Amino acid sequence: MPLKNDAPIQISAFSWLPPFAHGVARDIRVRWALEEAGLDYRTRLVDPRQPKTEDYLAEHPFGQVPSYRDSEGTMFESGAIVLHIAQNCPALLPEESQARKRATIWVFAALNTLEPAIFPLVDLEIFHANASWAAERRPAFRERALSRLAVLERTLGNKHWLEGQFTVADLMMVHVLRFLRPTNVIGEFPRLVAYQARGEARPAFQRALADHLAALSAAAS
Ligand SMILES: N[C@@H](CCC(=O)N[C@@H](CS)C(=O)NCC(=O)O)C(=O)O
Repeated sequence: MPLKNDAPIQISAFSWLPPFAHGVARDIRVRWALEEAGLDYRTRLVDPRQPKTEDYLAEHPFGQVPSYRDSEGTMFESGAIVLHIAQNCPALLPEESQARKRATIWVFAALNTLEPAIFPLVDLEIFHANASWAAERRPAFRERALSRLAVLERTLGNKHWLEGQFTVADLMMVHVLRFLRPTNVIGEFPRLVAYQARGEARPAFQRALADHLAALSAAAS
């Protein structure tokens, strides 16, 4: 169980989240990568309802989560952090250079191509579902998400993972797909439903999710 109070690696996570963000906030990506890599870590819990301290802003200039600290220094941006963790972990990033390149490409695709295409719809369903403009905008937002997901499903085909073995690419992509929970679009893609379920069934993901949720419960009690 890599969560350990005296671990040299520290990550940040929020101690409180609105219900829609339970189980999807981005600290889960980093927890999951650390679990897959078998690296111990501790958490720095930050309350998003309080002003950020200078100390925290020095670690994450935007005051977001996650941030990350190890013997080499501090980092922010979940994609950079997860790739950093993966560098020395063949279970996340294969040693062969072409395979490393392919996995890296998919991490960026998850963050820069899929996430921005699904977020307008996710945002609409969480914050504006009943707003007067929502009915008008929903079809276009839905179409934008569907078209990217269709390409992802076609590219995945019958494969279990994007590039042969499970890699950091699947970790990032599966986490991005979790954002779709307030929408019903993933149901149109049976292979993506199965892909997401495969990723989420991994023991490392289950431990990451449990620890993310436990931190929120502990802070609430
Ligand atoms: N691109 C950043 C996004 C980080 C991000 O948006 N984190 C959310 C939690 S999942 C957050 O801190 N939201 C509060 C805010 O933006 O002030 C990353 O991938 O690390």
